[in-house]
Amino acid sequence: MTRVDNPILPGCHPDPSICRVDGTYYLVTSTFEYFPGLPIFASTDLAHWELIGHVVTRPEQLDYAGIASSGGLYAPTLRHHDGRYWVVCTLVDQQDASRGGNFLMTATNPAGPWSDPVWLDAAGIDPSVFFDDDGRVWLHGTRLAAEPEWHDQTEVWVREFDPVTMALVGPETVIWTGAVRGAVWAEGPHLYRVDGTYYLLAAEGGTEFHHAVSVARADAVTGPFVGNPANPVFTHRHLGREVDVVGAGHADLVQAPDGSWWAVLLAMRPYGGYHYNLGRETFLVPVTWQDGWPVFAPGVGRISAQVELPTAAAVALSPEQGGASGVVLPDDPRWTSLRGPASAFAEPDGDGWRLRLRPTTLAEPGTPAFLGVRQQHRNLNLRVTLHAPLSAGEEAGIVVRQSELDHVRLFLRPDTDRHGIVQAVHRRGGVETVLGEWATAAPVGDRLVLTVEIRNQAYALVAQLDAGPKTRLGVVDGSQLDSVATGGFLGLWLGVYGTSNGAESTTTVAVDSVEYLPD
Ligand code: 6LW
Repeated sequence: MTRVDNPILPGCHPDPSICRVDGTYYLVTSTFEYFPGLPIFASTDLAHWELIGHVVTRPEQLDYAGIASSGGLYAPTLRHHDGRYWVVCTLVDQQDASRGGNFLMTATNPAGPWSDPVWLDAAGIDPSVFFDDDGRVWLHGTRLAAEPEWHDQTEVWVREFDPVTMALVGPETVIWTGAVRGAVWAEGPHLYRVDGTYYLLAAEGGTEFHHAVSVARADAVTGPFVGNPANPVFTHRHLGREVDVVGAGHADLVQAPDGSWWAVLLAMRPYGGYHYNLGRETFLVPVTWQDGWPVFAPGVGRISAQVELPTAAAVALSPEQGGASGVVLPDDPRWTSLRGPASAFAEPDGDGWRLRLRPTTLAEPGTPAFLGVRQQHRNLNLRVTLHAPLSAGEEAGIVVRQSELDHVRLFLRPDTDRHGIVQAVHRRGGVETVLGEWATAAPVGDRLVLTVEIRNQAYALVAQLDAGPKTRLGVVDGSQLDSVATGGFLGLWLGVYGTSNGAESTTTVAVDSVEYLPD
């Protein structure tokens, strides 16, 4: 027996979509404003996942400069058909609805490169694509209802897609508005055909505490779809808030080579109160079929911490689930920047980076000199060693990032004699509070070690000159940083950054190493 630990992808990996090609499963998740966008993971056993590439790797592919945090790339769907991989997805700008929209990209290798986008003439979010047995292709997605009966009522539409002209054709049909009357946000739809019957899987209830999975079936792809009387067929909302996993929903189905069925879905693990700093993570549950309906986690009815796979383990692609511990080397695929490639401001240098300061700050929806990784553990130290020969007005250091409005910075800046001052700042809802300051009395370019020591909801900010004594500049209550506290869709990122705060600059910071050290 192979045992799968849930979540299968810890840290911010929401809206999972999965497909299988021969003996390998591929999975994609949402990435919002981060770059590269839309990671592709591969697994041969559903247990061990390797990050093999990203869908959005070239700035010319998609422009998300200026799009505020929690906008950007939402809920992709990943499918394989006729030797080609397909991703359909939405680029969202919450401030400017004229920007972005639904698009598709294709690739012959899921690791990339992926094509430029084909923009789709369809409003709304969460597009999906279904390849029917008869060769016809159907796009579907969700959008706010044209004539809503209740607040945040959405409708799931389906329309044929011509894979030759790469355009939507024929009439559109609305097939679903949710299983429960009054349910908000029927979304994340996926169509399947199993034993001749069409199935629609859709989330509802909103991607928070009330999230749920519902299913409907029909004899034709355009319906009429009849809901399962057991709907919603999967949710954790009846378990209350004081439980290990909440918010289960947004599922996608896959069949294993042995005929067994599985669902990937998102959920959150709250701790230190009702806060989930790791964001919406990807989990796995077994599925069986009874009376022509899928049953999620049969006999259990909820996400288990561990799932037994019936098949013998194939060779695992990577034994490191959730990222390795230690120095995050420059070639580690977990590195992300914001809205554009890191090559614009960073180059690998040994175990670390040379970071060129940019005028852009972390408070702006641009591409600051920032490199970060997801917070994937409750307890860890992120330790950064740097030499930063900064000029007046410049800063460089580490950041715990939720968004432009909400983050914590521990950084070095020079005083008038170019001695280093370390400062800890919490930016909360766009308002900055200085938590602590330490005048090091050493030249600003001297070797400095900055650490955020994370223990549950306590984020301690610690600085140290070379091997000198540690100075603790403050402790932030992490429950002020998660999306429950701040809004938005994201878990936390931990990273290194530098900014000249609006001025032009030629300063380069030597980041000797970034260490991610879980307990
Ligand atoms: C996703 C949608 C959702 O597109 O959150 O509230 C969006 N609903 O399913 C971002 O993850």
